[in-house]
Amino acid sequence: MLDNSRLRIAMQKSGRLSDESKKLLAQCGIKINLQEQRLIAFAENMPIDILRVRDDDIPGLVIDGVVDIGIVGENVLEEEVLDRQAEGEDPQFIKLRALDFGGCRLSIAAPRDFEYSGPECLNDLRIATTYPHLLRRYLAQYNVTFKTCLLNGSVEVAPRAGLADVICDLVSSGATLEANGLKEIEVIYKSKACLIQRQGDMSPIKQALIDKIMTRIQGVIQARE
Ligand code: PRT
Ligand code: ZN
Repeated sequence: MLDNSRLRIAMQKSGRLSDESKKLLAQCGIKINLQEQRLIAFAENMPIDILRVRDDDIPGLVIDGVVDIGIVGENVLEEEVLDRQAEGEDPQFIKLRALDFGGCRLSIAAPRDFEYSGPECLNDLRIATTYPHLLRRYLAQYNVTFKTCLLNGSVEVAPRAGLADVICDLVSSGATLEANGLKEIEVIYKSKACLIQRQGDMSPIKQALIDKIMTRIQGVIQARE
């Protein structure tokens, strides 16, 4: 049986957000012994369970109420929301706050010799991306339609491999685009990590824990500024 009395927090198991997420929880005073292979870790000093999963699963786990809180990139969250809305769902969650790590931008990038004069030049092109909904929402503002090439990795090699004309992918330093002969032509979404909570009632114990965590995060982030 699942123990519903403990606050359940989902974070990325391994990847760009996992170290910072772990550090933030530790700085909130939550003592966790993360064993590399374990899906779930139990806090030693508070009634909290930490669920360690793929970042893509976190928005759904919160929206579906499987976990109480999640730490995830706004890009992944927003794409999941748009995906569920496209399926006719009305996904609900509470955004507790933005965090001060995981910053990146979702950008359209094209081969270096591509002559770019505005979003209209992208009409009817094939675009490789992991974020079709964010891309569609952005280009719809310009009445631009496009063909998709859905990839969950190696998006940056798609033009060279002849799979797509341009790409839409996350960028932080720009080194990956540069190394693949691509140039950034349009920033479509700016993202950082954020903390989200499921909709619905919380027991007084869980609510008190969430309040405590929020106060501590505020202090931690203020001290880093
Ligand atoms: O295994 P799992 O599914 O959990 O992880 P993942 O491989 O899907 O995600 P991961 O760990 O790469 O990224 C997790 C989150 O970190 C993303 O959803 C973003 O919110 C955030 N983030 C911040 C980034 C980057 N910066 C980033 N630079 N995510 C990915 N990148 C990649 C980008 O896709 C490209 O391949 O880094 C490359 C570009 O980096 P630069 O520095 O060369 O521009
Ligand atoms: Zn992922």
